[in-house]
Amino acid sequence: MPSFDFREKDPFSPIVYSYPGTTLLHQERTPYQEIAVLQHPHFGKMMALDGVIQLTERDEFFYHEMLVHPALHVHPSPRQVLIIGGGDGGTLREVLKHPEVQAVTLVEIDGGVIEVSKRFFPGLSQGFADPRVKVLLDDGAKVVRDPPVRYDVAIVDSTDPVGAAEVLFSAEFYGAVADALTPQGILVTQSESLLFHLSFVAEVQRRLKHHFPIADCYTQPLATYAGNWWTFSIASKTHSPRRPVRAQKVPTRYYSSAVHRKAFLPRSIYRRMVAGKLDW
Ligand code: SPD
Repeated sequence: MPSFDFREKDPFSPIVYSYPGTTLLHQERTPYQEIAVLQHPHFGKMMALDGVIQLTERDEFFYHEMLVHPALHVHPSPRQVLIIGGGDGGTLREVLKHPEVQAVTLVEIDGGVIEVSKRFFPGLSQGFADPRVKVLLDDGAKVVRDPPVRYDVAIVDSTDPVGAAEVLFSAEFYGAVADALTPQGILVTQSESLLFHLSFVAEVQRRLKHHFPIADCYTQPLATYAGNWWTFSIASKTHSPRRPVRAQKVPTRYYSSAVHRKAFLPRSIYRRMVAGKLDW
């Protein structure tokens, strides 16, 4: 198979990343987007949606563990979990590690992503066979407006905030999620790069603060997302996101209680960011 230099042009970032020695394993167009599965000598198999890398076999665990485990260790009893997006199954895999979780609803608009992941990424997609999981092929923003149950934890595993995913970062959406959560509920969302999208991250925090008593931000370096210093925005009705309340029992490659505590922005930086007083 001929190799080429895969160039990622992420419309939300001022940079082009290049992956030399890439081969194309699969490509299809769904009603929603173009899905590509690529093979790279360092990163292994990679999934791109509309030309933007969503995950690589090499480093996906950093993202999926850090998206899921802080929220699930802050909630004292996470039984009902909602995942919006996340059709590759990586987030689902991490959620299902928690024996307290009784049911997971995963709302993915593009069933093609789930099918491609089942075929090419068995290490991520095994959770779809778990009897606790219900998949809705639907629009997450619509489902949260009329939720079938109340959720303890909602996790937004979206693409960048352009096109169809933009609504998943809106104040209206966060309000609907807050209403769909139980009184101890927690929302966590991927929220882009602190280096490239500082004002956007600050705006996400301000929108969350409209609907939740507590909003906060933690970060994790990710080599394959443009901007690399990746943020996760977490909002909570009751519990401080900075303090895990349950001891870690789930197997992880990176996440731990110590990682959890150190991942949050120092409060002085956080306050300046939300006030729009950070300048970089
Ligand atoms: N710039 C790419 C950001 C991608 C975030 N979503 C990743 C989904 C992996 N489950």
